[in-house]
Amino acid sequence: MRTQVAIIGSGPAGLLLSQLLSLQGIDSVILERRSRAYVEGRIRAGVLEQGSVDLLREAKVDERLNREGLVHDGFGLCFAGRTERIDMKKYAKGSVVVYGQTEITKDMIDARLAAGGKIFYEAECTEIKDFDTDNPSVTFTHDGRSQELKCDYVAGCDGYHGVARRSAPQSVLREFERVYPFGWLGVLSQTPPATEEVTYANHERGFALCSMRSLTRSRYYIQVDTDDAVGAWSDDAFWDELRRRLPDNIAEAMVTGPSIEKSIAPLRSFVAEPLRFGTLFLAGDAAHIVPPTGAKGLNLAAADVRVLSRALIARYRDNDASLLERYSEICLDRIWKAERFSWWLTTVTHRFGADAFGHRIQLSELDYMTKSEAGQTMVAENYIGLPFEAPFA
Ligand code: FAS
Ligand code: PHB
Repeated sequence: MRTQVAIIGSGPAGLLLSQLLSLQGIDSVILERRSRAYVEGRIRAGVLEQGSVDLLREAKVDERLNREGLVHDGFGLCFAGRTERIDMKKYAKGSVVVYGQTEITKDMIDARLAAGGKIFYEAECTEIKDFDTDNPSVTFTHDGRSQELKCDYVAGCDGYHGVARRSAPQSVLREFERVYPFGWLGVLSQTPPATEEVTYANHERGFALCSMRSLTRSRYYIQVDTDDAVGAWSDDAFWDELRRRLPDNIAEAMVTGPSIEKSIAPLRSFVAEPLRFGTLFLAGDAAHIVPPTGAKGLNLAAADVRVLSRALIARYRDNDASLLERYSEICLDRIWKAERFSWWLTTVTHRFGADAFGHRIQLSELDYMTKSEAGQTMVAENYIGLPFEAPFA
């Protein structure tokens, strides 16, 4: 079997890359180790930067997003018993769109398959060969058989636990990581959101987040210990703890209900450098992880694909490999700025043990950032997504 671009992983990065290449007549094959149902059932991100919305529009997969996405011009920060608003429209002339990653994944899978796109589910990539030559190939197991996919390029869109980064020469690969001493317990419920906009809470009991997927479906999170277990949390226990961490006016208005999904995600900051190894490119969570506090994970994956798709199109259409050569440098500039913002928002909103001094510093920083024009501007411009530089604007 042969294609131009072998894509490992049918998460947002792999699907979006395949769709953008296909619209330019470039052939790709996606290898996905999980089933389609599993991939479509994952509950993950919820906030899209305008740049991600623009790219989904370019990929012609934005029809339902335009119809169902919720445009938010700001978000809330609760601390010291009060709620302040970050006004993104005023301070960064921008907004975000709330629309679940789950829906984006479904929309892109539908689009790829409708266009005859080749996605092999339950096809685990086990080895990436000869990516330091012009004839790389990917070995994968599908239908109980080991098979080989020959290609020109390999896009490692296989997430943090994938095979692509592990295949990189360890003498070249550098990894930077910070693991946080807590996780997020998330609940999805068929209930109207408690807040009009995404709202983050710094409370001495721990962090909480009020988000949503629509006007009838809510997404909530609370900070939990790394050794906590989902089974230890009944729905009632979750709702009680969530409301304890929120201002009275939000807690009292909250409509609770049975959890549709309940899961714990660990929090880490992680970056791999470089992102290119010959004809192998890392994109999305395969290359980096951010704590979800800044709502950057999915958006960084889209930003990588924005660069990689344009670089591959230039290569095939104009025989111009210059953007492929610069892929790592261009993406890492944006990645590290998103890592900084996600790390910062995590450090000022989460409880770090019994550090009373640290909690006072957090409250002081949040008070300063929400009252200062410079502070509002820093937070707003990072949350909506920093502007892309030419030729990626
Ligand atoms: P993904 O991990 O989505 O996709 C990689 C795909 O590769 C998977 O389908 C996997 O099965 C497949 N794969 C792996 N190894 C393979 C192999 N050897 N062969 C074939 N296929 C293979 N981001 C936010 O912005 N906000 C959030 O609230 C948020 N919550 C999250 C919660 C959880 C539990 C997790 C894990 C992530 C969360 N994220 C969040 C980040 C998330 O949205 C990612 O940024 C996003 O899924 C990145 O997309 P991809 O890079 O495509 O990776
Ligand atoms: C979500 O809606 O899942 C969400 C929103 C904002 C975040 C993280 C997750 O920072």
